[in-house]
Amino acid sequence: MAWSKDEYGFATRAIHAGYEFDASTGAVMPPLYLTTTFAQKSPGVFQGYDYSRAGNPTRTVYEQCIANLEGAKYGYAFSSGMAAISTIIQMLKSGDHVIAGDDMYGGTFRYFDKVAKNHGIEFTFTDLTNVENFKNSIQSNTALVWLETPTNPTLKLSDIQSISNLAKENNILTAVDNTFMSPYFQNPISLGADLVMHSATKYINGHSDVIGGVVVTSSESLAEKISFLAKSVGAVASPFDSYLAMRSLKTLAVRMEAHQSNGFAVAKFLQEHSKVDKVLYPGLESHPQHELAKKQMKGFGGMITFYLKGDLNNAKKLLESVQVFTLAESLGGVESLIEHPAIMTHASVPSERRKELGINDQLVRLSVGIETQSDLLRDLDQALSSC
Ligand code: P1T
Repeated sequence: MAWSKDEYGFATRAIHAGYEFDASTGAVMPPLYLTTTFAQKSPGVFQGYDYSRAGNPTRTVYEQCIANLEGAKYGYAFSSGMAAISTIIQMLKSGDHVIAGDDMYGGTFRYFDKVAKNHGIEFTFTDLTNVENFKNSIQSNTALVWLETPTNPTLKLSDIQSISNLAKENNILTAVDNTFMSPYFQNPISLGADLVMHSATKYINGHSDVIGGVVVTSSESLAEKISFLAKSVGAVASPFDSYLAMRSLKTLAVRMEAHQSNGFAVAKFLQEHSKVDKVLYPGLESHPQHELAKKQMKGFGGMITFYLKGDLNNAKKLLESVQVFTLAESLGGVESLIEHPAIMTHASVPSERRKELGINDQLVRLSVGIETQSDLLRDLDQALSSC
């Protein structure tokens, strides 16, 4: 007997949610609708779509699938993670106050500090590993708390449930950047968050060939605001990017398992290595918030940050000596990447601030891909022996 699709497991939903088959042709895979506009029977009378900035059938399938995977009711796809973030901030008005963590992707900090502030949004950046810091930062005009957990690049965690509860009591919205965990390993809506965003460029697309972002929510009124802004500001995902990201979602479960299995092996290998000072990976017992990681995440992912012994020269030698890992910004693709946050992804964070956060010359970030595990370990071993 047929049963409810709500009972499907993650991998089944990743493959089937948002689409059955094309009613007119029976196509098992969703068509790529490369059209900007849709015919109308009479002015204002159309079959759900009028113009692709407002909505496109290929984008709709992707949006419904990602909302389903996050356990949310509504999903919206944008042309980048930054477009998704800026759309959330555009819900606020001049004079509103945002509390954000002190560590986050450098581009997000740059947008908050150099763009949103110029539009009258106030920010307090504080260490949100401690709920008390959130409590103490609340002002009468606080409208939003921005959590990136785990943070990029130092992999600090925030307690999503405790902060969301406290935020609700104070009429503050909670938004979570869930990029590092993907919907497979963490679902902030189920922990009380109002809005979840991803840089879909990372694990969601997973093949380093699409720049994209998504926002999901279960609140009808927030969905209306995001949808209105998406249409009015226009930074929406193209049909082709939506098609590629949706195609990638079908393998999210198997990819994330492989990222995690390789990530764990690499983290343990680095932890034992004589040239490595300290490894940050939420799956290690040595991670200061390992217990919280086990509580609010279903796994630990493939992102690892570590401190190398020595100085910038040693770090440069390591970064120049890898052969399977590629020295490049970004993360979450099937291929392994290595980068130097202080010079690369977090160069837009002021140097004083980087120092406070521990983003120094010895800090190296890995996005562990899904290549053969022994090749990754061998590559790091040979590169570490040359630095
Ligand atoms: O690059 P874009 O799709 O616009 O997403 C921005 C973004 C948002 N949030 C997090 C946690 C991110 O890591 C990013 C992008 N990060 C990188 C490019 C990087 O190498 O860290």
